Amino acid sequence: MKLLKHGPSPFVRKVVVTLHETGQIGDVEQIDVVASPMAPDPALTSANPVGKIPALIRENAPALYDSRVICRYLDAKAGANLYPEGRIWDTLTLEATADGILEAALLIIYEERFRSPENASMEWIEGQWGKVSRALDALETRWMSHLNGPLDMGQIAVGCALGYLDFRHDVRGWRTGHDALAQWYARFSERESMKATQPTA
Ligand SMILES: N[C@@H](CCC(=O)N[C@@H](CS)C(=O)NCC(=O)O)C(=O)O
Repeated sequence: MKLLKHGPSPFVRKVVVTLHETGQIGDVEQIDVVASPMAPDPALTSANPVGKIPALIRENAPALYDSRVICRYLDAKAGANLYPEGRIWDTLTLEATADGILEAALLIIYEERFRSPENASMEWIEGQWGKVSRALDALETRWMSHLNGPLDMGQIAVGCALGYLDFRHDVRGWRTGHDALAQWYARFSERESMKATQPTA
């Protein structure tokens, strides 16, 4: 299998952490492609028509894309039970909450990267941060017992989301008012899979 990736993408990190946690890291070749909204790599768009990473190219089977699809596929392939049937809806909702944080956090970066300072909308940026902030509050108030339970995909996604906030939005200080979440993350980031996939510029 070949995993198309680019830079320190948190969505790719979800997949690579899953590969580590399910003992499949050696089964996948990681290939760098350009993932830019304006000029995506043809190698990427031929695997994923919407031009986003991660995409997983399989032998004799169609490519898979979207981190949620890829992670679920890898989990099924390894029989790792990262989507446990008994709490599947909670696990998927938690993963969606983490992905929602990532989408909003990434859109802020794109606004700053792809628009000139005079055209960037502070109101829009703060609207995106509002999504992150509400999701962090929900994690702190509703999800701590799930986060402290057996490893599943919701936890991996939250770990990658918080890692991305540290990496790109450190100045916002997400830990303030989220003590339980911060403590959980300090422990979670000690996992070998998280240490092996730290984002770097
Ligand atoms: N829902 C997708 C989001 C993937 C995504 O937004 N990836 C970013 C990089 S972190 C990307 O490829 N951006 C290029 C673009 O938006 O055209 C997933 O979970 O895989």
